[in-house]
Amino acid sequence: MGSGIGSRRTLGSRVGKGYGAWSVNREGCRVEGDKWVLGSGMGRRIWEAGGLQGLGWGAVYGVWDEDRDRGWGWGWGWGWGWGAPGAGLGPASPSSLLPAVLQTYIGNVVISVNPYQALPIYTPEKVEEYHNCSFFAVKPHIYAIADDAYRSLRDRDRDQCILITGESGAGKTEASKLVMSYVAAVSSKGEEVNKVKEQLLQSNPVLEAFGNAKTVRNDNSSRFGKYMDIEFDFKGDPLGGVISNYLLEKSRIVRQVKGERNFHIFYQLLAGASPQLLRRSRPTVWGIWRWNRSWGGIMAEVIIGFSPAEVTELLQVTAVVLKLGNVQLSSSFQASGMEACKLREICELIGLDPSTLEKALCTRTVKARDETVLTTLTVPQGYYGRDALAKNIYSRLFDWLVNRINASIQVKSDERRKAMGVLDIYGFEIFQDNGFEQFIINYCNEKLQQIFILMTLKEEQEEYVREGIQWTPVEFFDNSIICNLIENSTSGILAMLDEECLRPGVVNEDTFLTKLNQLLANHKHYESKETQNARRITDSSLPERCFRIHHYAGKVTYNVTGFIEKNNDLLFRDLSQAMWAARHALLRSLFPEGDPQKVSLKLPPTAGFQFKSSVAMLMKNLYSKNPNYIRCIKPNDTKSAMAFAPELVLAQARYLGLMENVRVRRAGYAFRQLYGPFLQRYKMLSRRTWPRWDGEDREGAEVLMAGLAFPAEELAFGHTKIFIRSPRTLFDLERQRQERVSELATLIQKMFRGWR
Ligand code: AOV
Ligand code: MG
Repeated sequence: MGSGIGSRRTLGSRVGKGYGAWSVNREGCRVEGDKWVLGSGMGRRIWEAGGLQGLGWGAVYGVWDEDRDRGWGWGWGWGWGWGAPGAGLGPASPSSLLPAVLQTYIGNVVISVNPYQALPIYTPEKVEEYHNCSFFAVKPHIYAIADDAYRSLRDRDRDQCILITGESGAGKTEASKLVMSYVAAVSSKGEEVNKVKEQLLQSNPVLEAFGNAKTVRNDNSSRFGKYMDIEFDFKGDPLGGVISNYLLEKSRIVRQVKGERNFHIFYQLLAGASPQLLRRSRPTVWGIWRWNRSWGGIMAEVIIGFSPAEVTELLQVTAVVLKLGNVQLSSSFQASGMEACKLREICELIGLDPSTLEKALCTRTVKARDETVLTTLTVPQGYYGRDALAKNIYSRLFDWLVNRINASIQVKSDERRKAMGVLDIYGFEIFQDNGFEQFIINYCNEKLQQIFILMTLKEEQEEYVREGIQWTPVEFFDNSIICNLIENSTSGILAMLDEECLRPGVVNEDTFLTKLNQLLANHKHYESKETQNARRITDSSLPERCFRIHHYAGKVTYNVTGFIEKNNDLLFRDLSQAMWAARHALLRSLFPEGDPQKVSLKLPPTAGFQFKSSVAMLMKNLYSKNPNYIRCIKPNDTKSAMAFAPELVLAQARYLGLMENVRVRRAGYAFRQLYGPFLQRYKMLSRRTWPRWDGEDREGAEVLMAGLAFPAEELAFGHTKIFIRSPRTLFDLERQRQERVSELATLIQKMFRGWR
């Protein structure tokens, strides 16, 4: 799309009929000398022309020639039009999307559209371009926010976190890797530091191999949540890191919907593992029939510091999961026993007597008072146990892997550290069938949206009011009502699920659903067949055994089947005891509760409870840091480059709260600081405040700024803080300070020379 420039106040651009347009005012521009204005910014405009309407977003760069009162600029944007008579709703011109538009800002929030193609914008030259540049002086880029966060951490000693959000396939994981590689590239390069960086970066492919899988939304979808604190010393050199992982979607091990795959590692294993490991294993049951990725494990092995023995053990346990899928239970299995040779293969790998495993898979020991009763399982019970075992081995192995990587990357010294947290979780998901996993994933996304709302919309506006700054409130949707619906400790869905799981007697999902329907009958964001009937809504799209939540990002219908089982996440004790009995050190260590000496009658916390607690801890951690946002947008549902689905993008822009974000940003102030530190930093710019100001800090700041002749609308003086509207003013202030610092330095040098 084209570009141009408007009036002095507006660096703007406009494109042909109906395709959308954008405009940018001078906010965000930098004055170069007396003459030139170099600007960048983004904006949104809805306009009408020739019977067509358009909506566009864009970013523009321009230079302004003050003498001629004229300027020129260029920019990118995307937009679409509608309303042509009889044309219906649709993209006016999908081809109007150019790759360069794919990153833009709202204030300092980066909006990043997944290009679905490799663009030459992540090169070492680009890293150089963004390194130590002013955020608004360079084109919008993920590197710019990474640079800003890194410098803020290094120079201002503030712990940072980078929150990357967006729906499944929007580009979060890729963005998180770009942030990490940028920080690695710009921090210093000693031998020790380089080793740390390599280790941090190399943890990605290993974790992706075990924790990512192909879904219908994303070929490399993260099936676990990941938060990584990168730790730095006072100079800003990386020392190491800590990774926290959140609930792996382990049900994928035993079941995938059509068009999806199991975790990557299984295909990599089949493609690259030794014949001894795979011997006779032709897995079919869990859908592993295609493999096309190579296992980059050798590299990981060397760098992350795994010993060859550890890698072998890791792959052996993975192979056990694979082989368990081959164990078939027929209706005659009780009589004839399990498929002996398949069991033997597994047992050879883990050093266990096949009869022990067979017994654990076919029978169950029930202790009642002093009596022990051995019952034979039915075939469905046998499969249930087998699947639970496979899922448990894999998810515990994944936890082990994260811990093992942490042991490699953890900081060994006691020195004081600064941290930059990078959060990359599974994005919001709406599938044809949504179960417990989607419920948990979407809950997590709901919490992250809440942080965004709190920090950028709510707190920002509250601060203006608190500081006594004139402010017209911007309305926004506060999703705490949905978070509460899920997590409230007495009436939340998770609490009710726990209650149902712990209730003695016959529990099943129907009683759970009935209870939800009773308690949430009047909740605005909850719907089910029952509540619809009560509200006299006829809607055939909501099937039986389902409830629907109106999430911030859309309505999702959850089928309750499996909720109780997945939340309970129980493994028959006979199976954990069998695993503990194996000679395989790693496998055995995954089942400490299998030690007969340590039999505990206490039920372990439910999966939902654990997730809720770990999310609460994560939120606390994030709130304690300075947040930086990357909001990822998915341009289409077909994973294609150069395809742009306007409705899809508009829906994301809406539910992510970007419109409100723009509004708050436009009316608000880009920078604020307490009077004390502000005066301290800039007092050298006025003879009246330099070298000392004896009065109140606030008065000092007013006197200082009055002498600098910034336009009145650029500044606001709150009760405790000064507010500066545009980054341009701040840059200007900073530039003047730099000049003054050099002047003073020269002066001091002269004085010294005079003395000598
Ligand atoms: P996600 O992390 O947001 O989804 P990914 O980061 O895995 O999404 O991105 C999905 C795919 O889009 C990647 O595998 C790439 O093919 C492509 N992609 C994303 N970002 C870029 C980029 N900057 N440049 C080029 N291609 C890109 V999920 O984990 O499913 O919520 O759960
Ligand atoms: Mg991901």
